Amino acid sequence: MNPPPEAFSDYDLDVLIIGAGFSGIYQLYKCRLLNLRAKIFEAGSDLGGVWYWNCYPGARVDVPVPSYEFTLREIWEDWWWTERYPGQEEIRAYFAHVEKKLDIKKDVCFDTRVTEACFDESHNRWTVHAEDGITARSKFLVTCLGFGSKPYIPDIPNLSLFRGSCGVHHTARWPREGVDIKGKRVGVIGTGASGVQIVQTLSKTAQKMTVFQRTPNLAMPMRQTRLDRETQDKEKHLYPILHRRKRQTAVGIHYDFHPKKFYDASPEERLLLLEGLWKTGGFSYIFENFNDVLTNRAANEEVYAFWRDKVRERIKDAELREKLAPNIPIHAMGAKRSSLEMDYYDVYNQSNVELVDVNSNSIVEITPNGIRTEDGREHELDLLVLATGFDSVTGGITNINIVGTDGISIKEKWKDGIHTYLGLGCAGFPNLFFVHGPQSPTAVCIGPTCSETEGDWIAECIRVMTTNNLARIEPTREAEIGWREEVMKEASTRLINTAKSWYRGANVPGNPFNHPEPSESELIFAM
Ligand code: N01
Repeated sequence: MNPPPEAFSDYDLDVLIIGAGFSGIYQLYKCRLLNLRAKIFEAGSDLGGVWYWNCYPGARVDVPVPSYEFTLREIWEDWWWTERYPGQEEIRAYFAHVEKKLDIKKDVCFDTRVTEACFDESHNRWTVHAEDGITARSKFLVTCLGFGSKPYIPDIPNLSLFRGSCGVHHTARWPREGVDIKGKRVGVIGTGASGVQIVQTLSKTAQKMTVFQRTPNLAMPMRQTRLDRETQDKEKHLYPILHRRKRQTAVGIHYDFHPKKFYDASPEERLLLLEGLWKTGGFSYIFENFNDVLTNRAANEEVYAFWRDKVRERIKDAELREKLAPNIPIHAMGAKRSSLEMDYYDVYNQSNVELVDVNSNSIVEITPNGIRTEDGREHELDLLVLATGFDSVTGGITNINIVGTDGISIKEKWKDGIHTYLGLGCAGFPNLFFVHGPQSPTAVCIGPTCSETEGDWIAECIRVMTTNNLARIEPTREAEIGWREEVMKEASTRLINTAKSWYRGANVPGNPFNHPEPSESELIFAM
């Protein structure tokens, strides 16, 4: 039984954490070690964060375990996974195991969406309000909102008119009781990681699956494997090393780029490496590749061509091949977050699956019966899936009216560009910390690893503040201007600028931009 929300009202705390996913749970764990009075406010009804909300069919982690888990021995010593890339249900079971070990829920106020937080200068405390009138006062406020807590629904004309029998559902707000799609016509808008997973899953039972694609996903093979308890037990003595190691790499997992640059290797060496990485599967294809594939356009194009040819082998129809794996790349490999797929490309060979390229045949409107495209056709649907992603990274934070010492909100502060220091906090907002904040490694570092590295830094900062009886901490304006310049400079050396991706906050029209705006020629990658 979750504690009732009234139990949390009018709390006076040392630390209030928003969000009970990987980062919120870890932050609470660290606060308890420091004997701080800490609580979590969580909008959902259970632990898990993104894994609570994203319960759409086929949702699955795309980082292998045991990298994708807490590093705490008391959790991993008696937990065993059944698959290298576990599905959402198994991850929910993992969070139940975490609860058994850490007894987290007694400090979580569930079903409590924080709407406002104001810094009270006279007492150096945050006053936090949630829906339903719950309030708390706290010396420190830590947002553990992940990067995808605010779903993005594009402004498609007449969306509210849809009357299909199974309704319209965003992947991150999927009905918990499920949707029976047997014999139904399903339409999916969006082919990011969520789109890929739901398409490859639902196309097996739907009577008809229509996928509305704007940008093809450069998805790589997952190479799922079953795991048994015996094998994991044999590997567990290595976990402490593995968990230390993942904190030292670029992306928070045991991947290291190849020591050579692409063109320093012979053609035979390149082919052998690419074939090997392809066989291994996962994000190795990018993060264990030659060390300049994300910065050298020519090298990136070669890596793309290898991917394209492998994918094309699996698609029977020539027109579909060109739509799913275009001959000329539309952006650099790795500029958008790729996905891992199991049989995504194969399902397009099924007679019940159709791909609509919305670049050449755009969505004009939603009708009561489905989607009308520019060619005048009405695609009749029973279920409309919006796999359209998130107002990523900043959206969850700016969704809360967080008001600092200047009397302005973070949303106002960031309207002309994001300013933070290290992605952990910003000037004018004392004692406020972000985990997975903008301008931190959020987009490319795997969630559990960053939750712990950033969580340790925040906990240590709070410990120093508390033991030295210090009232408040915030970055200087100079520090955040310097950090922004640093982030911009680093981003400008990368091919990341060749795509309008959520990495750069560019997937939501009107968002404050986080990286240099690309020129048209950068955006049109291969022209
Ligand atoms: O969202 P996305 P996501 N008309 O933003 C399209 C993580 N994740 O939920 O690319 C037509 O990637 C949009 O098109 P385009 C992972 O980090 C992990 O899939 O902008 N289409 C795109 O295809 C991931 O990166 C897993 O041209 C429109 C799609 O919608 C992140 O979450 C699983 C449109 C949105 O893709 C987000 O992934 C799921 C419009 N008006 C998610 N507007 C794992 O495997 C948008 N689109 C662990």
